[in-house]
Amino acid sequence: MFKLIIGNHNYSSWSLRPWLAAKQAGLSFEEISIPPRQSPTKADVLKYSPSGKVPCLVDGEMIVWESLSICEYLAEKAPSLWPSDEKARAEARSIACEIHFGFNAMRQGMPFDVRASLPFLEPSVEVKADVARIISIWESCRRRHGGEGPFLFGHFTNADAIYAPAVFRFLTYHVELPEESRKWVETMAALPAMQEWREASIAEAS
Ligand SMILES: N[C@@H](CCC(=O)N[C@@H](CS)C(=O)NCC(=O)O)C(=O)O
Repeated sequence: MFKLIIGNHNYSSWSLRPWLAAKQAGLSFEEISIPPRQSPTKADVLKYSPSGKVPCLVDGEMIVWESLSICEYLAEKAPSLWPSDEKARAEARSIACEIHFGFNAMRQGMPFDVRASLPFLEPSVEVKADVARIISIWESCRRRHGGEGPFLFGHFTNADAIYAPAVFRFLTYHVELPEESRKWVETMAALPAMQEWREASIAEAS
């Protein structure tokens, strides 16, 4: 069984991705939660993760860090975590990379805060552009690849896991969504694993 080292549930958006992918794929793992940026826990993170950041996966002698790489590693164990169709798989990886390396205005303008409920007041042009692009990705995936399933590519894949932090962000800031995106967000929010993450984030406040 591998270990998954994660941060705080309420604030560590990057940790949510591989944690959710592993849960949805039914992979057993030991969860170790180390909230970052709280001295002396940086040293604790470095015991596991060479980058000093979470998430990080430890499988025997092997260490995998960076949430995207961890999701790729999980897909080696559970291939259903990527779409089986080659073209759909390439698109799923493209949208995963797009959010992994981009949308900085959204990250800064809509800080990840799972348990909060905040007004989406006067977002900047850049934040609005990021939100619009994310919605267009969700709409396009659902319309073109959703098929019979409720997820971005029909069945649950890493694409859903990698956009899961945006689900919590959009719920925190009450972002209005068109039909397909709204249904997908509802599906994601109703997953027992997403509810477990949310409950853990609420428990961290007490
Ligand atoms: N690109 C990394 C980002 C990881 C990251 O920034 N993690 C934060 C917690 S959400 C962290 O460990 N911060 C501690 C620090 O920067 O010292 C990934 O995808 O895993």
